Amino acid sequence: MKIIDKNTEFEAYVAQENKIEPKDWMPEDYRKLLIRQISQHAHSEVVGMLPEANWISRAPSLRRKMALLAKIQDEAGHGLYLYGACETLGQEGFTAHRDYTYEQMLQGKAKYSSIFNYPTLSWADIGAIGWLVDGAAIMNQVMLMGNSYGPYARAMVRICKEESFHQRQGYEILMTLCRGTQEQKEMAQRALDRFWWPALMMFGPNDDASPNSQKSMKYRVKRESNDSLRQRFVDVTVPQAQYLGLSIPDPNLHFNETTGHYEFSELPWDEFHEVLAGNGPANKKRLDTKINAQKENRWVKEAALAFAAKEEKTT
Ligand code: FAQ
Repeated sequence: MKIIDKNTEFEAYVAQENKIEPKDWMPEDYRKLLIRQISQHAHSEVVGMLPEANWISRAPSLRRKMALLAKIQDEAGHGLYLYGACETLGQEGFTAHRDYTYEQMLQGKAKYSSIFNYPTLSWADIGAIGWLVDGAAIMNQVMLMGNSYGPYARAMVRICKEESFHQRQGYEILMTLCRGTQEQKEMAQRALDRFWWPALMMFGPNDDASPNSQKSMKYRVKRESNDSLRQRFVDVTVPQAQYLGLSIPDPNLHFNETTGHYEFSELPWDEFHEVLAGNGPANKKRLDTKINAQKENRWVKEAALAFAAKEEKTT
């Protein structure tokens, strides 16, 4: 008789592109990997609201302000879908409740994307975030629509639809600036200079330095490697920069006719590790803002909970 263990069966099941649902059996390390990644992803969405919120009151027109507000609200919604997807994994002795995972982030024990530890110094940075940061996020999240965990994959479908509007609004901001005065175009160039390398770092370390990739690929959570997504992002983004008339801040960037890809410099990995260690330009500010918001807005949560409890009693 052929004996197949549960783990092997599970791997074969996901390899056939089946989705795992919350009540299905799953290996412990699969559950752990998902809680780590989905909660980090959710934290990125909600911390990611802060750099853009910095410009709501200074948006240059009512139209821009409305688009920016809508985009930032979308990010809050993405955080909620993701915290919801993460909570479905809170079984079998695993804690995945949003209060718990959020607290882990506030205590600096759980990561969020490195990109949100950079400040937004000009209005052009808001364009650069939409174009580059949402652009990189989409590149990664289109892949994640095909991940093996049903609730995460479904959240991704909805998120990706909204992210493409975000990317376009950012590119349009930069297009307007690049067609404007010399000063505006220079402001756009400086934003690209600031955000180019941090955007490339969003895809994570190189494949040979990525400790989670192998397992993630085996379990069909990651469907493409960090380096292959980063390469695709560079390949689609360089022509977009050329269309804007902006230059990518990389003297080694060139198109390789043989491979059909752009080649680029090694990323500034020391900077990446410093940001992950909490020493980026805005790490402290981001966490302080979220910690203070918890304190200052506690009464809202308490009032909502008291109201919900009262409603429950009367129904
Ligand atoms: N920042 O072994 P790997 C957005 C960590 S959403 C911080 O390669 P993995 C929308 C990684 O966690 C952006 N940490 O890890 C938006 C791991 O640490 P750990 C967020 C990073 O998981 C736009 C360690 O390094 N998107 O932008 C980063 O296989 C505008 C080793 O790395 C997602 O979260 C980084 N950049 O691959 C919102 C997508 N890279 O946990 C507002 C889902 C790596 O072992 C405004 N996540 N690390 O201690 C993923 O696809 C993956 O988690 C990766 C990393 C690709 C980010």
